[in-house]
Amino acid sequence: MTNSFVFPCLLLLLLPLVAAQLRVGFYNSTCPRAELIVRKVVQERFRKNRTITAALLRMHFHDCFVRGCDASVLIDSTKTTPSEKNAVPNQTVREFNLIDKAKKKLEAACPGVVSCADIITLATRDSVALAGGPNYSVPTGRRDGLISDPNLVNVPGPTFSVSQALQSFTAVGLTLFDMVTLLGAHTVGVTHCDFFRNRLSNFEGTGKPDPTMDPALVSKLFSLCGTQSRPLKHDPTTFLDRTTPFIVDNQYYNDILAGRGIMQIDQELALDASTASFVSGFANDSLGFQLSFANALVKMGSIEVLVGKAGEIRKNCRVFNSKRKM
Ligand code: HEM
Ligand SMILES: *[C@@H]1O[C@H](CO)[C@@H](O)[C@H](O)[C@H]1NC(C)=O
Ligand SMILES: *[C@@H]1O[C@H](CO)[C@@H](O)[C@H](O)[C@H]1NC(C)=O
Ligand SMILES: *[C@@H]1O[C@H](CO)[C@@H](O)[C@H](O)[C@H]1NC(C)=O
Ligand SMILES: *[C@@H]1O[C@H](CO)[C@@H](O)[C@H](O)[C@H]1NC(C)=O
Ligand SMILES: CC(=O)N[C@H]1CO[C@H](CO)[C@@H](O)[C@@H]1O
Repeated sequence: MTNSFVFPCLLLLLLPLVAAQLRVGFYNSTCPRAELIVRKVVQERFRKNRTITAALLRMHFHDCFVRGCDASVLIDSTKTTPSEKNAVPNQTVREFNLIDKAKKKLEAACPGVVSCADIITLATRDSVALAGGPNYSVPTGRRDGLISDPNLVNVPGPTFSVSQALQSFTAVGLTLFDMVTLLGAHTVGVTHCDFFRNRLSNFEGTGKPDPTMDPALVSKLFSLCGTQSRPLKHDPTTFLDRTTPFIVDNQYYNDILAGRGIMQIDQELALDASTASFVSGFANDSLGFQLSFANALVKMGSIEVLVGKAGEIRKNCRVFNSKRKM
């Protein structure tokens, strides 16, 4: 075979791969106002309630870590078919209405063009920027998935060790550094007592609180949470970053360095030998955190995406377009 034959063949093979990728401005020609429409909806909602940044970051995380960023997290369960929303970790994912609102406006402007998975991605980006975080360009072109199964939800838990949590991240192609950076999302939002009450008294059967938590914080949280487990809905919450709870900044890393990590995984991050130096690096490098956070979110947003002709563009983010057998 000569080179002149091999070369065009390679090109033909590569072309579909190149075309079927996420790109910044994917909707430039098919829906030029797409990003603007999403931004407007997010701005409007943010003005009413700043907690949407936390809600969207967590939604994006839960979407991307379960079968990739395919909006599977948005599917409503039905009487006969449970969805990811039925899985225990889903129970406090929120702001589904915001996504619906953006979808409605996008369908009016350009029907059947913009995926729900891209709406989550763009809305997260916009809400992070509004909360003082980086305003980054994010590639789009994701398509929506056809499966949403509660049994597939296995996001890491709050009592995971650093090395256990790392396994979940490496399983989706993210590094230890990405994990430390992405946990910086805990610079906004809240957690229920249920997820850290074990640290406040008789920690691991010692009869004492977790010694790695600042004692002043232990007593504040103990009076908030008590010893009694309650249904999630009635369980109190506290801010994950009690210093600047609505701002996307590097304060989380300073909190955990001072023994003020709320959940065990947060605190471990500052203490584990494999992550401590990343934590102290971010703690006094605000710009470095912002840049790394933007990069890590773009990377998280690219986990196992459906592109090209895979999946579908959902008309309603809560239901698959057509009923299909699983
Ligand atoms: C080892 C990894 C992680 C663990 C174990 C973890 C665990 C948790 C838990 C248990 C909560 C409390 C939920 C509640 O009480 O309602 C929470 C909240 C939150 N998580 Fe994570 N998370 C992890 C990684 C991430 C990542 C990668 C992001 C995003 C990039 C993220 C963003 C958030 C946000 C923003 C909140 C606050 C949600 C709100 O206020 O509604 N987390 N996380
Ligand atoms: C869309 O437009 C932006 C801004 O002009 C440009 O940076 C980007 O590369 C374009 N993307 C595509 C896929 O055309
Ligand atoms: C914002 O939303 C949160 C979570 O749903 C809620 O607890 C809080 O009361 C809301 N704040 C305002 C000002 O509406
Ligand atoms: C982010 O950048 C876009 C376009 O570059 C701009 O329209 C938007 O207002 C910026 N957002 C914030 C919160 O600064
Ligand atoms: C971060 O801390 C180290 C050591 O404490 C110091 O040498 C360095 O100048 C600090 N960097 C910034 C950006 O503050
Ligand atoms: C938001 C949402 O749909 N949450 C669901 C999570 O799963 C439980 C069942 O485990 C449902 O009761 C919730 O409605």
